[in-house]
Amino acid sequence: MWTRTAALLLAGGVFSASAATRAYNLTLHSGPRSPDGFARHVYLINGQQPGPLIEADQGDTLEVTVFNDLDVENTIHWHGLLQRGTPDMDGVPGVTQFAIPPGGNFTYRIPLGDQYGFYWYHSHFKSYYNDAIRGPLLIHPSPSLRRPFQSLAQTEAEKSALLQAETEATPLLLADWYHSPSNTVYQQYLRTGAFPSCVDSLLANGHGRVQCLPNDLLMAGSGLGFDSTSTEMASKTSSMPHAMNSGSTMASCMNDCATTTNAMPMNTAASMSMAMVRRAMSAVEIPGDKSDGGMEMSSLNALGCTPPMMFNPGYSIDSLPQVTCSNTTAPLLTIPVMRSHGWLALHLVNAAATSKMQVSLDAHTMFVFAADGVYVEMQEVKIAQVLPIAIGQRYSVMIRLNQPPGQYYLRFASYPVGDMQQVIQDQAIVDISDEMHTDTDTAFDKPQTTWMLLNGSAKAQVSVLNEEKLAPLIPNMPPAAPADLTKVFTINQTDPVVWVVDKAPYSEAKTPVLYGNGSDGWTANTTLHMPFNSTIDIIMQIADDSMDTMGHPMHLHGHKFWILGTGSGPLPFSSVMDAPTSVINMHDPPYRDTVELPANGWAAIRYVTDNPGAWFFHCHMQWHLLSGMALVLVEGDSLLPNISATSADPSTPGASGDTTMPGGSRPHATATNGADQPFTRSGLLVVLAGMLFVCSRYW
Ligand SMILES: [Cu+2]
Repeated sequence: MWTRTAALLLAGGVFSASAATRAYNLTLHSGPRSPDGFARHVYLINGQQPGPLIEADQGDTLEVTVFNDLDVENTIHWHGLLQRGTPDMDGVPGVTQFAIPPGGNFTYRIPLGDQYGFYWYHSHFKSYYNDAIRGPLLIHPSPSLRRPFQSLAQTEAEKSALLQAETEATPLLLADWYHSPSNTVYQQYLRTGAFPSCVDSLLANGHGRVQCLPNDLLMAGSGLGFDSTSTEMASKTSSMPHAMNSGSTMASCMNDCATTTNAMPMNTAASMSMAMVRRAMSAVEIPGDKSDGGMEMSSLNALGCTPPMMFNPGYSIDSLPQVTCSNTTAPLLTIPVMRSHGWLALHLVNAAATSKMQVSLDAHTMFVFAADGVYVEMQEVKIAQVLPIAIGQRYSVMIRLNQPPGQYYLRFASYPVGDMQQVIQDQAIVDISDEMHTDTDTAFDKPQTTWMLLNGSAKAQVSVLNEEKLAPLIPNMPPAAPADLTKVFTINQTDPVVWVVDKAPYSEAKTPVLYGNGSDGWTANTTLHMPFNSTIDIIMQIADDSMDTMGHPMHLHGHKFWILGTGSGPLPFSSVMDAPTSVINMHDPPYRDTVELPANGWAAIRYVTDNPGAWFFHCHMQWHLLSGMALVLVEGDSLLPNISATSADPSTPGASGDTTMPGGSRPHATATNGADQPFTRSGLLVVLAGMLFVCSRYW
C-alpha cells in the first residue's frame, strides 16, 4: 500500500503552496444557434456552446456554481475528475445528487489534489449534453512535473518551444450534432426501436457544416461490407474507395477521391457478428424493395448512414421521418498558429453522443503526449498519424510545424463501432502563417498529405495510434497480486431499446445512492457494493445473445483504471491472472478513465477501491446510457459523506435546489476523519508529497 501511495504522490508532484480557489459561474440557458448552418434551439452555457474553458492549476480548488435557467432539470459532471473526498460533487442525478431544478443552482466545490491534464464537463441529466451542455476543463500541471517531451527536444530552445506550446494548447471539443433536440431523438428511438446513430454533422468547438455525400458514394454503401451470407468482412469493402475514385466531385470529397485506391476497408471485420447476420436474415423489415427506387439494403441514406435494421414491433423504416441532407456553408473553426513557434499543441476530446471518431491533421504527424489527462510515453509515428478517439476519451497531441505556411485540414470522421455506420467527416482549419507569408488563404489540401478517407479509415501506410501502447510517463503499475474480486459483466442488448451492463437495465433512483440506505437505489440490482481498499478486476464482454454486438465506450467515475487488455470474442480465461502476458499487460498498461470495449470483444480493467463514493459505471454512448447501460459501484460504504436524504432534498430550504443560497447551507460532503480514511486532505500528505518529489525531474 505504501508503495502505491508513494507512486501516486510522485506521479502527482507537489501541491502548489499557492493553491487557489478558481471560481466560475455557469448559467445554463437556451437560445437559437446555427452551429453547422442549420438553425435550431440549443442549450447554452453563458451564451456559448460549447461552454467556456474552465482552467485551474494543479493543486487548486474548483468552485463552480451552476445556475439552471433552463426549464428542465440538470446536473454537471466533471468527466475524469476523481472527486477524492467529494463524491457528492460528481454531478450524477440519482447517484450523487438531486438534479438542479429549473431556477435552482448548485455549487460544485472540488479540490483537485494532484490531478492535472485535460478533462471535460457535461450535463449528466438525460442526454442534454447532446444539446450542447458540455465544455473543456484544463488543469495546468505544476511546472515541476516531469514532461514527456524529451525525445522531441535536442536543445534548450526546443524545450522552451515545446513547453510554450503546451501552455498555449488549444482545447478542441469534437462532437456530433443532430438537428433535433435530444429529447425528440430519444423519444423517437423509444417509440420505433430504430437506433438514432445517424447524425447531421460533426462539430469542432461548436463549428462545422453539413457535407452531403455525392450520390455515387451513397450508392456504394455495399462498400461497408454488409454481406448477410458471411460473418466475415466482405471483400467488396473496396467498392467504397473505388466509388470515391470514380468521379465524385463534391467538395466533401476533399480531394480524397483521387488517392483512395489503396484504401483500407472500414474497420468492421470484427463487428460482423452472428447477431447482425441473424437480424439481416430475419423478418426484420429492411429497405430495398421499394418500387420508387428506394434504397437498396446496401445503400447509405442521404446522411451517409446504413439504414436501421432493428425496430419495435409494428415499426419499420417507413415509420421514420425521411432522411434528407442539405449542404450548408457555415464557417469552419480556424486555429491560427505562427510557424515560428515550432510546435502546436491540441487537447482533443470526443464529446459526441454516438460517434466514435478518427482524427488527423493533413501533412502533419501528431505526437500523443497525454491520454485522459495523464502524461504518456511519447509515441512517434514516422509518416503520419490517425487518432481513434472513443466517446469521452481525450488525447493531448504535439504537432511539429515543419510544413510550408498554409491552411491544413484537421479532419474528424465518424468511425464504426459495429453495424451501425455513418460515413461523415467534418473539418477544422489549422492556419499556419509565418513572417514571410502572412497570406494563407490558399487551402492546402493535397491528396498525398491527406491521411484518412471520408469514412475515417486510415489510408494504407498511414499509422494509427496504438491505444495499447500508452504507458504512463511516470511508471504506474497495477497491483501485482490477484484481484480481491473479479466481476464479469456481460454487455447485452436485450431488446431494441434496452441495453444492460450486467443483467438488468439501470434506472435512476429517486434519492441519490450516495445518501446511503435511505436511497431507493441503495439495494437496487444495478447497485453493486464493492469491498473497500481492494483490487477489483472488471471483465466486460459482449453477450453471445446480444441483439447487437457493437463496441461501447465504458466510463468509470471516481477512478482511473488500468486497461489490462482488450480483444475480440470472449476472454478465454476465467481471470486475468490465468492469461498470458501476450493477452494481459500487468507491466505498463494504459491508465485512463474511459475504455473502448471492442465490438464483439472483451476488455479487462483493474482498479483499487480507495475512494469512498457511489461511482457511476456506464457506456458513454448517450442512447445506451439512457436505455439502461449503467451500474452504480459503491465503495467505502461506511465512509460515505454524512448526507441525509431529508436535508438534501431539493424542496428543503438550503438544499441544492435553493435559488437564494448557491451551495450555501446545503450539507457539504465532508469526508469523515476515520482512521481508515485513505485520502484525507491533510497537510501531512502535502508535506510527504513535497519530500518525495525532490527526486522528480523537470524533464
Ligand atoms: Cu454503449
